[in-house]
Parts: sequence; C-alpha cells; structure tokens
Amino acid sequence: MKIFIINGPNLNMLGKREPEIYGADTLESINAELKELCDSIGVEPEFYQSNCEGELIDIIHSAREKADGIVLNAGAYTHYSIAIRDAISACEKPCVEVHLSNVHKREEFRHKSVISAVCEGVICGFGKDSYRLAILALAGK
Ligand code: DHK
Repeated sequence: MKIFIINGPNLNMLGKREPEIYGADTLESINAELKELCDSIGVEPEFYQSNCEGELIDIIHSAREKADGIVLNAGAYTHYSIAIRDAISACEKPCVEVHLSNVHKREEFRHKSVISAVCEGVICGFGKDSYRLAILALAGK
C-alpha cells in the first residue's frame, strides 16, 4: 500500500514556527518517524511539502494513479481552498485531513474546513501523532 503524506503552506517551518502551537519537531524529523512507522506496518510512504496551491493540486492529482491513499495537512488552505477540495474529489482516493493543533480550540476562521466533506475522516489536536493516527486509519490498523 502506498500513501502520499502531503503538507501544505508554512509546514516547512515546523520546529521554528510557533512551537507552543505546532510543537518543537521539524517536518524532516516528523517524516523520519512516520517512515519508521510505515516500514513497520508495510506501508510505502511518499512525502511532499509545498507552499503553493497549484503544486499541491498537482501532487493530489498524481495520487490518483500513484497512491492508495492520502494524508493531507493542507495548512491554511484547509479553510478556503475550493480548488484543493475539488482536487481531492477528482483524485478518488481516500484522504485523511490532518492538523497538528486542535483547530476548534483556536480562532473561529480555523473552525471551518472546506475539505472535510470530501475526506474519509479528520484528525486534529494530537501534534505529530495526528499523522500517525491517519496512517494507521488508512492502513486499516
Ligand atoms: C496548520 C496550519 O498551518 C494552519 O493554517 C491550520 C494547521 C492548522 C495545523 O494545526 O496543523 O489552521
């Protein structure tokens, strides 16, 4: 089973960016841990990060042919990108929406997600473990 693990805007800044909200780990170290998890359960991960909406859309489109599922932290695009929502629909692969922080405890504009309705499920608030839980859910573990 192949899973695309996709991070959107500003998530390349993890470790430096508001660590009290997003944690002290870098994206690189989180991805290294997720790779170990994937290896232990027979999942093949591919990791992507982009700050550009169009690039994220291209990556999601490519999952249609190349992946069995997607773990997606779309960052702030979660809250307003209909284009990313449409890409998830077009891809026709199960997608789990992930957030490090509990967006519902934060500013009101983060309470709304335009992508949840086209995702299999949503996991938020567990820091880097949100990604682990999403991988386990997709893998049916
Ligand atoms: C990450 C972001 O960059 C924010 O724009 C979202 C999400 C929350 C997170 O918690 O991982 O609102």
